[in-house]
Amino acid sequence: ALSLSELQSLCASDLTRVAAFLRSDACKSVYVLTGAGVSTGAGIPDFRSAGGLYDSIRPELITASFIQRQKMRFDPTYVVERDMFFQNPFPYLEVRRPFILGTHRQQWKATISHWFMKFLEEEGKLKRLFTQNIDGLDYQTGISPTRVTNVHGSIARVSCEGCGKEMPFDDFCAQVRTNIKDIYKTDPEAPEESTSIPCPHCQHPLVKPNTILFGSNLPEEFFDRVPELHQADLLLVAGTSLVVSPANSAVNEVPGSCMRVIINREQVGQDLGVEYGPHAMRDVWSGERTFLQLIKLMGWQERLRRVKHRL
Ligand code: CNA
Ligand code: ZN
Repeated sequence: ALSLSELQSLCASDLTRVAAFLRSDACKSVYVLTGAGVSTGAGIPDFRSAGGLYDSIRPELITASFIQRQKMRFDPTYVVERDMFFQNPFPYLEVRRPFILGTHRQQWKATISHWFMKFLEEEGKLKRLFTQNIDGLDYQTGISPTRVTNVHGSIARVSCEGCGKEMPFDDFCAQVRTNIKDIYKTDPEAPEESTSIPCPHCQHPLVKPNTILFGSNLPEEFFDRVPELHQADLLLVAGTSLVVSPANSAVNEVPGSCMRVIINREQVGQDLGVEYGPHAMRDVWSGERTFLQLIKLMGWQERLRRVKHRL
């Protein structure tokens, strides 16, 4: 087996190959699948990295009674689980509080990764961006919204689980700020509460951002768009652990001739058939600084300079 540094230097030369292919006429259709890792540079924690949401929030403190009722072993993903939310929306709202309010103030800025997608679109190469992210940073670059599929919904739109009516995001945030107290931060031993935000139209207690919780169906659009992947010449997979299904199935929807470039801190997707190392035929792994390196290799530095003030 190769050491990590050997692998990295091997992949650095691969990146030149990727850029050459990207520039060539043989590469017409580029598809991208992104995850939380493309937004960590903006200051938004992902789920599964050290220091990520699952690591730092200790959600067991606020999901304890759910776990007892279900006689389940603790799993941090309960905070984003549908059954949990319907029994008690507080853990979701509490854990998501900084996220919701951060989205509201737009304190986060699109990263180089997001801009790379925009540049790909300007080149006419980008066919579709499948984003698992719910932070909306993809749109800050002015990328055409019709080219983006929000696989797991968006946190910036809020609607009622009862009547379906939308609630203005500003109103929702005002309620989160006042009703969803940051009890976890102030008192880690604080008892679990049941707090929700009621709908102004029908008083149904469950108003929720339009994010897809575990146990809910993905938007129809995802399933409608997945067959497009059969035309991919190049698939970029960036900042995702590839453990959430069915989003991760995208890597196996591309044809066998399609080059797959996995851009991540760590190697992911082996269980889905992604192959790394010298004998891998079409898969390339590349680490954190890939987008900057690719921008240089593509000669897009001037483009980056133009938007630098927005980074
Ligand atoms: P994840 O499971 O947390 O995986 C993130 C992956 O990104 C990990 O493999 C990390 O090693 C990698 N990573 C982290 N930082 C970097 C970096 N700077 N450069 C390269 N790689 C990095 O997240 P997934 O997206 O795979 O999981 C899917 C969930 C997480 C989706 O449903 C999202 O909605 C949800 N999520 C979204 C956000 C967001 O919108 N920004 C934040 C946290 C979680
Ligand atoms: Zn309602």
